[in-house]
Amino acid sequence: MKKALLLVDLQNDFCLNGTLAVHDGDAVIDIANQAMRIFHQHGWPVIATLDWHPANHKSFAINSGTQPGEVGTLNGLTQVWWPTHCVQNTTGASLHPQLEQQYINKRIYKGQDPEIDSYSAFFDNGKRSATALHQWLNSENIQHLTVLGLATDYCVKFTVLDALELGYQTEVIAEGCRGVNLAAGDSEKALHEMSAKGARVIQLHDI
Ligand code: VGL
Ligand code: ZN
Repeated sequence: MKKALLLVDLQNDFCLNGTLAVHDGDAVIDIANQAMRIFHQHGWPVIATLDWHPANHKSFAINSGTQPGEVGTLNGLTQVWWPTHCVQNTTGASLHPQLEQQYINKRIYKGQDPEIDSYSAFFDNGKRSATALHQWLNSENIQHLTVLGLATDYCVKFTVLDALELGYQTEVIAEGCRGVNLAAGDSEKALHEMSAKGARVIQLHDI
């Protein structure tokens, strides 16, 4: 059985001193490196997603006349307004410098359309368009995904739920995820939801 490792948004803006820093986000980089080495030894591919917004993206509070952390509606979808983050080709959008990028086989960019947010690595939040991920996994004959990254309660959660809906056998490395936690307990809730929908929540040593 061929698996792929899916690293979600391990970018500077979600790490220490980033504009949307996730508490303890840097701690997952070492877990990601260990997981990549294991997958590499098996000859299994590693995919990295990148949140990749134009500067005028409407999920940014400053572009929508709101404050970060507030919730509203964007083109008919519930939207959390975020601080400006992961602007294309900036340092904030770069993968964390300690991430061993030589192990990455495929990069998936998301969030380029300024009119809609895109938490999942598969689809935008309205499922109006798909990224190249599902097609690429199909072409590689991969039906089993191992996921870790940032943030547990947004991009990891939506990626895992879409993966399950698309029929992938999906596992999440809990210690390799950290969350935004706008409300206390959001990350724990997200892991429970992923588990209830069929994801296996594991530790690195279970791979
Ligand atoms: C993310 C909020 C906004 C994430 C991306 O990677 O979880 N969260 N954009
Ligand atoms: Zn974003």
